[in-house]
Amino acid sequence: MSWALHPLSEEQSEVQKLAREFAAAEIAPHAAAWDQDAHFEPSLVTKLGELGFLGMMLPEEYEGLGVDTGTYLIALEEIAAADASAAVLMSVHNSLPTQMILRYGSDEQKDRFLKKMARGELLGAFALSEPDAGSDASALATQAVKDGETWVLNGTKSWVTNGNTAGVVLVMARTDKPDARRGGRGIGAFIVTPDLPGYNIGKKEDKMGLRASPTVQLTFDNMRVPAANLLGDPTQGFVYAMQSLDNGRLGIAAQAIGIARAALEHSVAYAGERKQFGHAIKEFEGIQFKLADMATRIAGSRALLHAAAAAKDRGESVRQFSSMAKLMASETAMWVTTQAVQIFGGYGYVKEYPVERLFRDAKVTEIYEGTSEIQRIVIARALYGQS
Ligand code: COS
Repeated sequence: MSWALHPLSEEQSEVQKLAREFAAAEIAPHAAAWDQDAHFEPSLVTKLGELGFLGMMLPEEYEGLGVDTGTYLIALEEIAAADASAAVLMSVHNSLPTQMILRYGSDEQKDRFLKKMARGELLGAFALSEPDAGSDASALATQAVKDGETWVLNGTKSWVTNGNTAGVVLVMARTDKPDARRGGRGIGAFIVTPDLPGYNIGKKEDKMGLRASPTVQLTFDNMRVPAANLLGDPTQGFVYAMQSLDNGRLGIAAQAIGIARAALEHSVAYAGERKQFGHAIKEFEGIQFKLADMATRIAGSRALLHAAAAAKDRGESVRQFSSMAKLMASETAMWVTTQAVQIFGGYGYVKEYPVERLFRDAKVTEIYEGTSEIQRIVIARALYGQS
């Protein structure tokens, strides 16, 4: 079911078809088992790279597809509708580390990393949060100290998607004095590779949902990062990270819409087959109204998301629109999957049917890349003209 209100260009239709066929053949048949086993499938990275889906918004000179944000989000929705874990791999990689290097990296850094990232030879990760710095991200404590031609990093990063499989991690660390613990200004962004001595992969989280997407802690123990791997200005890494999260949040919104759409499609099919009181349950108004509300909220979320993406591609600041799109889409995903479980009744509560997984997967979209509360803060600040 595609109820996009915005007209799709020829390129967008092609990308949508490619993503849908790939997801149906290579992802959807495995999604339940990967979830059950918390299995990360490495061949997925290779295949997504071959399709060009790991360099979607990178220019062709870096072997990217060079598509606009809307086209990227269309592909992401298709992947998410099959498996939200596969979608977050793709969203984090495309929206955060590749875009950070493209936007703020030197030519040398772009040459060194972007082609390999587009091909899927290097999977990207983004390390901002810490055990004591989640929503309050600028309170991060990982310290970077310059020593000759290297920066020495010490600290712990939490909730790193792709963290145990990544070949390149964008790490935000404090470059000002260790006692200056607050504020976004004295933070740098570093391009870190797992071969650096002192790079340690910590515990893998045992999560409620997105179980096929590994989330780990990373610890840096006197890790020496070459000065050539500092991204841009050593004091602006937090601003770079925040600007990148404006992109990231659009990706999470597309992921949430994909989850919600899958829940709606399963619910429509089930309500057509399931008979109670001598009728298919789709004939009952109580079910019809649920399905209608689900479809309406999804269409509204998608329309807002693609309007925000178009504004971004026109070069406008989308900080609050990106937060609005993520807020609306993630709350839609949670609400729609809750209705889906209800429509399935007891069958919605067991793993035999997919809505149980969709319900669990939806929850994190209200949490990561900024909780719903943080999105509301960003939106409310914009209403008062604050940054
Ligand atoms: N784009 C560009 N710059 C931004 C920005 C954005 N979207 N958001 C903030 N900034 C800049 C500010 O302009 C400010 O720059 P100056 O120091 O030059 O004035 C700097 O970043 C610090 O911003 P601010 O003072 O607003 O920082 P706060 O500590 O108040 O934090 C919030 C702002 C709460 C919005 C931020 O910490 C946040 O988004 N938290 C959630 C973090 C998150 O999403 N984590 C998920 C990580 S991935 S799992």
